[in-house]
Amino acid sequence: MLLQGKKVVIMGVRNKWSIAWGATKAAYDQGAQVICTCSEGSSSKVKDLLAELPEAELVICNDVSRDEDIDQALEEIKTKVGKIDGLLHAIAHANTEDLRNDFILTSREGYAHAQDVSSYSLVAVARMLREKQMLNSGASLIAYSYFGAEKAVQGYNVMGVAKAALEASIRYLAVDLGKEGYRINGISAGPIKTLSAKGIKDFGTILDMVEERAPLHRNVTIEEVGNSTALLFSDLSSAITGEIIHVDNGFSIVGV
Ligand code: 1JT
Repeated sequence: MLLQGKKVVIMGVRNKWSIAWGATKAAYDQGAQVICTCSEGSSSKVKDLLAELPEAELVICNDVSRDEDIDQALEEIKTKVGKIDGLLHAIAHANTEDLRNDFILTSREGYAHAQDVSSYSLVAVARMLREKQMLNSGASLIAYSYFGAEKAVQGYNVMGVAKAALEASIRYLAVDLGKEGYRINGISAGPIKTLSAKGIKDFGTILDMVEERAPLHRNVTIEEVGNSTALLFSDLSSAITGEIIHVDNGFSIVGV
């Protein structure tokens, strides 16, 4: 078991389809003690899910665009389990209209909102973990991204810009956290039919395109993304930091 004796925090579980839930199960299966955070609205659902995993903890972190909410959640985690060995950031949000309309129509408010929730929140969480001295030596932070950060993917729009900022933030955070021996990496996951993806126009077409073009000719599962997350949490990846690993069945390496 890769994560025996480690404590990891998973931010962003909503339901059993969540990518963060795949990470929770994988970390648990590898022997980690898992602490999940979710918003107030999904807490009863997540509570039921966590009932399957003895010793797992649930902490509410309602709104990552508020420093007070992050602060409160981290304090609760510190009280419950003390220092941690890893944290996964699996949180993103954009206004629906900004994913439906052309990117050029994105409002100042919509742009700032996507950045705040999906990108800046990682910087805030990393800083507060350090300030509160909550990280054990060799700790590993991870955030989820998507191919739309690198190339213009129709419909991903303002989220692509937010994920590009997230991926750049991972590199700059890697430099800062590296001074203390901590690591931070991103996983660029292939598209997955989660609740967040449900409202996306033509999402089925995107999944079909992956099956057709990706070298492995299938879509990724939350179990596969979870297993790669467990690898990045583990000491088997001790020399990997500031990296964005594609867990996408090879989709992103194909040209024409
Ligand atoms: C959000 C949503 C972040 C959907 C996301 C996401 N990261 C990946 N997806 C799936 C996706 C979405 C689109 C897409 C391809 C993949 C929805 C709520 C806000 C946060 O377009 C090609 C639009």
